[in-house]
Amino acid sequence: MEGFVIKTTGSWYKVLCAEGQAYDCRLRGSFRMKGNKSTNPIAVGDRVSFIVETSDNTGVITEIKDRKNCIVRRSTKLSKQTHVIAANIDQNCLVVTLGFPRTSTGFIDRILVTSEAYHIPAVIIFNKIDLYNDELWEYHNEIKGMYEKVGYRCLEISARENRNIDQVRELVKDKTTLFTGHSGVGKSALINAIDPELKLRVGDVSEWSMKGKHTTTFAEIFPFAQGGYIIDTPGIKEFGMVNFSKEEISHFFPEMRNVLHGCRFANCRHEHEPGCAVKQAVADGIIDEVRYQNYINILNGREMELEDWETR
Ligand SMILES: Nc1nc2c(ncn2[C@@H]2O[C@H](COP(=O)(O)OP(=O)(O)O)[C@@H](O)[C@H]2O)c(=O)[nH]1
Ligand SMILES: [Mg+2]
Ligand SMILES: [Zn+2]
Repeated sequence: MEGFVIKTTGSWYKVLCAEGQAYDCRLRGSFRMKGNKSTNPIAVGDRVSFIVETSDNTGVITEIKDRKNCIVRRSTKLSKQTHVIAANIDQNCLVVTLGFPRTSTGFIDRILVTSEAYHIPAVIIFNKIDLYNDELWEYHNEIKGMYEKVGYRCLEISARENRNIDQVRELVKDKTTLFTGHSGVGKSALINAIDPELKLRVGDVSEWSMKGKHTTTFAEIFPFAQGGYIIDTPGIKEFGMVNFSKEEISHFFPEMRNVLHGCRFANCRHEHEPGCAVKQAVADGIIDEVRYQNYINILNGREMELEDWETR
């Protein structure tokens, strides 16, 4: 049988077949992926072959198909091990809130850089616009303008008040969409608003504001009634970016990618080097200072702390 993994819980994998049937599967004992540094050999979205055990109707996974793509983060801050969030995805919807809690641009840029690195188109969804006052609208327009200028599509929504949810429905239709963003921004609430049949658990404030609590949670895939699949990622309390090489990071900033061929040195890191086209573009106002500063922080491996989410 063949199908794709819609949920993982420790050693069990729920596999959905084209006929609409789901099977609880395990990985064959001898199965090991060579040279795999990730903590999870199989992620949601993976396509697999499996054999059904007639005794209890559970399955044994015998093969994992090659992935079209996958998106990976570090499993913990100091670890070299990685965690595959999901595989075979068409787009990443990054849900952010500028009101409460405030998603920092540092956090946004880490997720955007990761999306760029894995060639997964990203859309930024600003949720909770119902909480905005004039001051927040002003801040919102500034941040949104910054990302639109770089080329990212931005949506402004309220999951609670059902504002502009039709735009999100249109966006996810017939695609496999990953929803990312830190806890409390309303990912589950948004998915429920898109498809009320799904009835995902919406967290209360105390749950996501519990700082530092380590929870190992996995993404889960939901078929969208109007076509396509939606992937909810719970529990991203921090986003440990995998360590990309310093030379490639600027290539994951589209506006830097556009100018960096003009740098004097081919291996320019756009930090202290003379004749740097990126720094010139920042000085000329072509590249936003905020984006550049976030680039420098990523370049120097500065970790985001939870507190930084609301201050940067
Ligand atoms: N005011 C407001 N609150 C929202 C909105 N969307 C979600 N919330 C609230 O934000 C909290 C976290 O929502 P949840 O969907 O669990 O966030 P998740 O951790 O990203 O899945 C809950 O208390 C929701 O009721 C919104 O558009 N406006
Ligand atoms: Mg959630
Ligand atoms: Zn440069």
